[in-house]
Amino acid sequence: MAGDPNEKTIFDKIVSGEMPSHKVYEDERVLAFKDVNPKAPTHILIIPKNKDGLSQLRLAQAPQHVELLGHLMCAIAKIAHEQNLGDYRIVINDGPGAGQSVYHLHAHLLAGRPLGWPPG
Ligand code: DGP
Repeated sequence: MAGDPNEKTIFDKIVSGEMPSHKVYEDERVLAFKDVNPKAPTHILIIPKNKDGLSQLRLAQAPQHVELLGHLMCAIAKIAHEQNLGDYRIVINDGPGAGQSVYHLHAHLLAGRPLGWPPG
């Protein structure tokens, strides 16, 4: 684990509006916006607005996290449907060895090109 799980990140600033973002979906619990460094024609990040200590997925061990992550996954399904994405991939990088660079739990939603398997 890297640092304090409640430490503020750039994504908190996006949630508060201090940092601009291209929002594609928002509800009471999650926010989705375009990745600044897209790895596919569609590359959207979906984050909990209040990360509640969830800097990374491995810390999802409390009952409220079950509900939050269920909500987040259903929001992804809704976004994919609304945006008519067809086939898509969800990625959650957990830890530096997996490529995580922002310690505010987030899912990557990738679509718009063939997505090879296994990923790198
Ligand atoms: P990860 O490597 O899994 O922690 O993904 C972090 C992603 O966040 C990465 O694909 C780039 C993106 N990102 C970093 N800073 C910003 C930002 O300020 N705005 C937006 N829209 N995306 C960002």
